[in-house]
Amino acid sequence: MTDARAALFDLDGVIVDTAVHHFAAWRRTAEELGFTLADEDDERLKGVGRMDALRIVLEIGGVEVDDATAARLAEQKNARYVDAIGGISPADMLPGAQALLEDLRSRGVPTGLGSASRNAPLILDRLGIADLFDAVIDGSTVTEAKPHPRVFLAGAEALGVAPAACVVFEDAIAGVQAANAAGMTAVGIGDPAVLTAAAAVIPGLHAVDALAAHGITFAGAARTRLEEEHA
Ligand code: B16
Ligand code: MG
Repeated sequence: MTDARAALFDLDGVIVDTAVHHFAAWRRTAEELGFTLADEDDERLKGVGRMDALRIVLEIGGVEVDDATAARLAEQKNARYVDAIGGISPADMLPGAQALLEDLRSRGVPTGLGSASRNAPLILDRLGIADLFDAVIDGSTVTEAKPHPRVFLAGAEALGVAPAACVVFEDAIAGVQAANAAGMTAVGIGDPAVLTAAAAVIPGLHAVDALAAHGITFAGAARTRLEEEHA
């Protein structure tokens, strides 16, 4: 049973589907280096920081580059990614994301963002949901990338909630590992066959009610029900 007192959210693949733009940009990098990324390579790139993702791409292609070239490739990929997400709007939010954030806010459950992306503040701004997060921890605040637990531990600390009382919503294997390493309850968003280390897996935030059957609830919700009963 987990009666969570805070919710931490990954960004790409949980709140908004920007993973497709990350992967398209890495595919162009690979093509220019003379190899092709397979569809299944996407899972390895999700949730990991920009330079770690580049290292994985180069490893897949069996390509070695010097540090200056690596920096240039990462910068070029990011420019393409930023260009691709230029037109992002609230309509691009994944189903249930805004409703859950607003629901938690109305129940007094603190919310935090724990994203590897240095573009997270820009994306939150475009989506118009920055004020629904009590804390934002991203790739520019934290240097240790997922699967290191730092991004989520920093989120819990900013919210003033013990790690064991936090639920993390994550779509990436590296992110689920990071949540588990932080001693938090990891809820996978996506395929249970991929996110095998998560405490529970749901298809999206629109299905969050299904977590009660896995013993995962939010303390704020329980307090609200009690308050209602005694009103
Ligand atoms: P950037 P998340 C992650 O975001 C992406 O899943 C991952 O594919 C990307 O490499 C990483 O952000 C870094 O992003 O290049 O924008 O700094 O899933 O942790 O929200
Ligand atoms: Mg993600």
